[in-house]
Parts: sequence; C-alpha cells; structure tokens
Amino acid sequence: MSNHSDYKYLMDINSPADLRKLKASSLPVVCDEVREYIIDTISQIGGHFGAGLGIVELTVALHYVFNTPEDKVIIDTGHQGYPHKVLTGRRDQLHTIRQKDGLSGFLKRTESEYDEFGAGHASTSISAALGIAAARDINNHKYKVVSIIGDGAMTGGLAFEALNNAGVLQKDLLVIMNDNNFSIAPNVSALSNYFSEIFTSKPFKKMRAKAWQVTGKMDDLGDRLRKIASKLEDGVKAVITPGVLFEALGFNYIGPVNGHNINKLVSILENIKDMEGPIFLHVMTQKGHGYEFATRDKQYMHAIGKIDKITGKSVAGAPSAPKPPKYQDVFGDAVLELCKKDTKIVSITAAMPDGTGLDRVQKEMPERVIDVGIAEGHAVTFAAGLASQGVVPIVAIYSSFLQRAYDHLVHDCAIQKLHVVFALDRAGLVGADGPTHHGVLDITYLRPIQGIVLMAPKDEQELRDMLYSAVYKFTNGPVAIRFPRGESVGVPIKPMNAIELGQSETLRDGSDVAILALGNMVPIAMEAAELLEAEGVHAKVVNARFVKPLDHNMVDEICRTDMHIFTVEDGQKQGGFGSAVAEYMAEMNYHNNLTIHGIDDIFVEHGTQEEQFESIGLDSKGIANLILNKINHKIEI
Ligand SMILES: Cc1ncc(C[n+]2csc(CCOP(=O)(O)OP(=O)(O)O)c2C)c(N)n1
Repeated sequence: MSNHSDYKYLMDINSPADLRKLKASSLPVVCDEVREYIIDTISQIGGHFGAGLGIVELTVALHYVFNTPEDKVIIDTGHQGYPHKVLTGRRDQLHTIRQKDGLSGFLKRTESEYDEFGAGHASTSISAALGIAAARDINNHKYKVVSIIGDGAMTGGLAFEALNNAGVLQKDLLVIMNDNNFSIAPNVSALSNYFSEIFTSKPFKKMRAKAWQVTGKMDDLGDRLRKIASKLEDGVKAVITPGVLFEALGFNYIGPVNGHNINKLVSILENIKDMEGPIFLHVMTQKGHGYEFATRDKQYMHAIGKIDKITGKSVAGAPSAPKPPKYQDVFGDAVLELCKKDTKIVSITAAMPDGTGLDRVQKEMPERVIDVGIAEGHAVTFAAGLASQGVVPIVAIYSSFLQRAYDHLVHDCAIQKLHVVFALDRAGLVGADGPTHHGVLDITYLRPIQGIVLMAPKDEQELRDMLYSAVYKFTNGPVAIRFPRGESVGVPIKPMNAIELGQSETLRDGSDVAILALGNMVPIAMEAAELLEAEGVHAKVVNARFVKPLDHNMVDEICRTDMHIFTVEDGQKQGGFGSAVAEYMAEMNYHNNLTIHGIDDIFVEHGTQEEQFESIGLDSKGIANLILNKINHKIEI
C-alpha cells in the first residue's frame, strides 16, 4: 500500500493501547497491514526482514492480550523486532532503521519504554525475563513477564541455563519459542530435528487432534473445570507431545500452536496468561510469512538490501567499477585452499556459514565445516577438544560474538596451550548493526591471554599469509587473526606465504612522526601520511601486523629517534595495541611523546562505517588532523 489512507487500522495505532481498543475480529486485517507496511518500508531501505515477517501475528497477539508496557515482553536477539516497533509508536520512523540517528536495528532500552531489555546477541531473553520476574516479586509488583525466543537462539547454552534455573525458581513466567525451524542458515540443532520429526509424524497429528477435541474448548470453561481440563491435558500431553523435555525442566509445556492464526493465538494467550509458574508455549511459524520470496529463500532474505518489492530481486545501484572481494570471502577461499591440501584442518562456525565465508568451504567440502549452532562458547571448547587430538581447528566467529566465549579461550585453549586458530571477522566498527555488533573489544580481551598470538592484516593477501602462518608456524597455542567487515583492499591474490612471528613492516619512511598502525588502519594511515606530506610533515608508517608478540625491535628503533609516536587502531584504546606499545616504552624508560588513537570510552552508535570512522576521527583526515594538532602545527586540513 503506497498511501497511508489505504490502511484501515494501522495509521491509528500509535501504541498498543490503540491496538487493544480494536475488536478481535479486526486483528487479521491489522496483521496484514503491519506486514504490508514492513515489506513496503524495508524493501526500500534494507534491513532484517524474514524473521520480523514471521512473527507479525505473535507480536500483534502479545500486545493485544498483555498490558504492555506494564506487562513486560522481552524479545530475543532483536532482529525480529520490526513489527514490535511498528506497534509501539515507532511506525513512522521505521524508514530510518539502522541509519545514523534513526531507529536501532535491534531492541534498545533508551529507544522505547516497550523495549524492556536490549538485545542484539542471541539467547539472552529467558535469563533476562527470569531476572525481571524475580525483581517483580521482590518489589511486590503484579505484572506479567513474557520472553520470545527463536529456535535458532534456543541452540545457545545460555537459554538452557535460564530454563533450568526458571524450573527451580518457579516464578510466573511465559517463555514463547518462535519455532520457524530456521536460524540465519538452516538451523543445526538436535532439538529442532526432534521437533520437526515428531510434528510431521502421522500418529502425532492424529492424537493431538483428539486431545484438543477434549481439552481445546478451554475458553468456554469455568475456572474449576479449566483446572481439571488442564490436568487431563497434562496427562494426554505427556504421552503425545514433545514437551517432555521442558516439563522435566519444571515448565508447563503448551503447544505446538499455529503462529499465523491470530485469533487462535489470542485465545490461547488469554487462556494461559494467568496460569502460575513457568509456562513454555511452543509456536510454529514460517520465516518470511506473507512474502513469497522471503519464504522461498529464507537465508537470502534473513536480511536484505534494497529490493524490488514485486520481483523480490536486489535493486542494483548505478553501475560501479568492480569491487574488491569481501574479507569474509577471501578468508573462506583460503580455508578451502588449505583444506584441500591438508586432511587435518576443519573449520567451525557458530551458525554463521555465510557471514564468515565458510559457506564457500561448505559447498565443496561440507565435511570440513562444522556448524555448532549459536553456541560460541561450545565452539571454542569443542575446537580445543579437536586440537588436543592433533586436528587443526579454524574457528570463525565474529569478534563481538567471541566475547561470550572468554573463559573457553582461557581455560580450555590457552592454559592447555592448544593450537586453535581463531578468525575474528567484523573486527572494528561494523556500521548499521551498531554497538552490540562492533568488534572493538577483541584486542583488549585477547591481549592479556598468556601465550596467545594476535595479528591483524593490512590487506587480503596478508590475511591469507597470516592464516597460513597461524596453521603451520605459530603452533604452540591459540592464534587469533582479526579482520574487518566489508570489502578488502583490492591487492592481487598470491600463493600463501609464511610471515615471521612478531615482525612488523615499515611501509613509509619519515623523520617527523611515526605512525604505528594496525590492520584495517594501515591503508588509512598511509593516506593520512600523504595528507601530512602536503603540509610538510614527513611521517613514517609501520604496519604493526602483531599486537602480540609486539615487534620490540621496531619500537626500540623508533625510540632511538625523537619522533612523536602515534598508534592507530580500530578498537578500544584501553588495553589495546597502543597500550601494548605504551607498556613496553614505560618498561624500557623511553621518553618519546606517544599518542594512542583508537576508540574512546564510548559506544559508537549505528550508521554507515564511513560515518562511524569519521565521527571518531579514525579516517585519514581525522588522523592527520590529530597529528598536526599534537605536534603544534598551526593549520588543520
Ligand atoms: C551470540 C550471537 N551469535 C550469532 C548471532 C547472529 N544471528 C543473528 S539472528 C541469528 C539467527 C537466529 O535464529 P532464530 O533465533 O531462530 O530467529 P529467526 O531469525 O529464525 O526468527 C543469528 C545466528 C547473534 N545475533 N548472536
């Protein structure tokens, strides 16, 4: 619908209270309108897509039945929160989503009182909801607490830790599993396999139909009868439903329920909302529901760029010069190349074969890619197990997602000196996904781990060389390579070559200042040096390559001059690469001026990567101006 006047209800729904004024019979049209609005808007600007379309009915039903925001709805991960945003007063801003100063692509407490708990990373909602329910009881409040979690997010161990704890605490809590049998890629999960097998089996379907004939008319029953019916249902359920696992965890399991029948959803939620204790409602949905292209290609339409709504095809911008390959693809190709030559190598992904580039290996050598589900902690300890037996695991996890596997890195890999290779894609600032997804802490959290090797390549060929060296040369313990999101530099691809441990390379000589740059920042530092040259300032530029072990000889050499040293990194300043240089200089009693340039003590908001780098002075102009400023040059560029 291109005109607002074409919508019967949506333009008058400015909060869930408006939704709740409508008759239940109007809700199917409301759902159609929410879906249409999302398709219209997101096809023009891009964003997460299929997951939101799949929970339109569930979102409408929740805001209709529960008294939000007094009742608390906690949505896992947040990429499927678009219908929630549309219904909670953010409809007219949806077209700004993921853009600078626009709506966040995930849930954010500061954005709306309806975003009760922020998200971006998967599997946190049950823990958070349980905490909220416990706080409600401490504070003697009466509101309801609901968490919605996808079947993909249910592969994360944290979700099970929370279920386990909820079963003991017995707080009033409704956990809804939105089961579309899909993650970003096909969901790799024994639980999902179990559900889909059981739900599609004929005996289950038959018995379930019978059970609902007996107990399904709960709407019409009084309280006492409802209790009896519920007991009866429990008995039948134990035999015929897959909820046994959840029942064992102390939940009352209800389901499976068709997540696209809005009226049925509303009546089920009405029936269960006052039930006591932990309830697990299993809702079956279809990812991309209501938009055929998104149901057909769930993987491609998990998140989209601009598309033509009619054809579902990506809308190419103006023809541009061929672009360099993405770092993730260079990485995937390099892993494939290594796997072809060496039977001892396997790669591991935590539910992100496409994003990490390992889909390229999967296509040719599927047996060399192990998808462990959204389970980063498990991925790391699993890799340590492989390494303990002489297999060389290459673990590809985005920098921000590896944050949750910290103890696994220390306890399982580093202490045991196990040779696990970590490829941290999306290091640095990532653009539209914003603070939850920036990979800006990895240098700081990896650097103190005893014995780890930590590198960052300046371009795609160096990524290949580092990967090769990580697999064949630096074999005494864990090795990590961090590299950025997006396109590589565009240098020619050559055979992989080993590099020397802890050796930097000087890319440009200069006598006034020295710029020690890391990874992604190296080409930017080279551009900054050119800008400085135009101002008569001769900058030396070093590609540091290693954060650990740091190239001490290089620092010694520079500190023999009186040059002001500038370190540049796309990570937090605290404890990062610049700190490593500072610590060494202090230890050696060097007195050169040192300026550490990186990210200050802030969360950089969403926007494009260019906007983000520019906003914090990590673009070439920002770096050049910082240097001019520090050396008391009078003019800025
Ligand atoms: C810790 C973590 N790892 C990986 C991701 C990337 N990721 C975002 S959505 C998603 C799939 C989630 O699947 P599911 O929970 O089933 O939701 P659906 O999109 O199918 O509705 C993944 C893997 C993430 N957000 N957080």
